Amino acid sequence: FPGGSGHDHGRYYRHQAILDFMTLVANDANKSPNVAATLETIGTSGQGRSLKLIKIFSTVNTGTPKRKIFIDGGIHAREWISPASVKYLIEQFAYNPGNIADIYTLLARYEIYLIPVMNPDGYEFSHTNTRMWRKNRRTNTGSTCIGVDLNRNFPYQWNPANGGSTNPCQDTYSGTGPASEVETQVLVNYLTGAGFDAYITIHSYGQYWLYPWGFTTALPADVADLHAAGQAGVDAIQDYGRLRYTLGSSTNVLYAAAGGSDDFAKGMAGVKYSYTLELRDNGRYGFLLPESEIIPACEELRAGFLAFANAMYNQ
Ligand code: ING
Ligand code: ZN
Repeated sequence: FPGGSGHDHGRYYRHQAILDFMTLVANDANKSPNVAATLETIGTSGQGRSLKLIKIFSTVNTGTPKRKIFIDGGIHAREWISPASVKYLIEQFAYNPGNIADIYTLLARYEIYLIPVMNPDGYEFSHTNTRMWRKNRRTNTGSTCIGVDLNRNFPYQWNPANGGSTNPCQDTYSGTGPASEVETQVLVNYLTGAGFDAYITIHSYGQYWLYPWGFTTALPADVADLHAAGQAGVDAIQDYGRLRYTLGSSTNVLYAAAGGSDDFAKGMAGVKYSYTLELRDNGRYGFLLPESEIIPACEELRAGFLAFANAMYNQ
């Protein structure tokens, strides 16, 4: 385990390989002196796949209770850079192969909870059948069309007429009601009452650092705090590799969409710092980001996330 898992992060992996990677990392972390990790299956997808979470934390006693950050990926099936980037962050936090001081600082302050693949049924389908699949794989009563868009299904301000759809054949189908989907329910149950300080959900593409709200042009009362911490993130990304991310509320810089997971985290689960990150690229390859861009995308995410976490801590 010294130095890392030995995993090649410059490739896209199937769901089972990602689960196996998490098991390996947890075993290694628990043999290392300063860091520990626990695995938890927080639920099961519609087709029976594990929704597996890894919690990474320092075993160094700083005398103060740790704050908590939650990171998920793979809510949308075709956004392959998302699970890849969460997997990369797991490697970085568990092994810190580059000996980055900010990672030690991060773990002295925070426990990090990560789920690389929130929609494993869709993710697998995008590998085996339809590369551009977005939704989960639930069968819809009264329709031959499959799937619900999990990022329109969250229960805070759920409304298919606001950036979603009532048509099961659409990619943005909101489902039959708020949190109709088991994958949504699992995340709702896990975040509710858990006291997270930050919720970050990784999507692609477009290079945006988004905060609530997605259901309205109005801004949260504490928007200045969310914007300032996000600014540290996007500035660090630009410093790292010159790439520009657009920072703002989802509705104002992208488009309105109700039922997103970040709106839920902030509006209902009480998570102050709630963000959707849209990683590379800007549209040249879109969802089909080449494997050669995985590591660069992940490295700039690491830089942005660490700067964000530091800024949030100091607010
Ligand atoms: N984009 C997000 C989507 O679900 C988004 C953008 C996030 C809109 C949060 C509103 C709220 O449409 C992608 N690429 O999934
Ligand atoms: Zn997405």
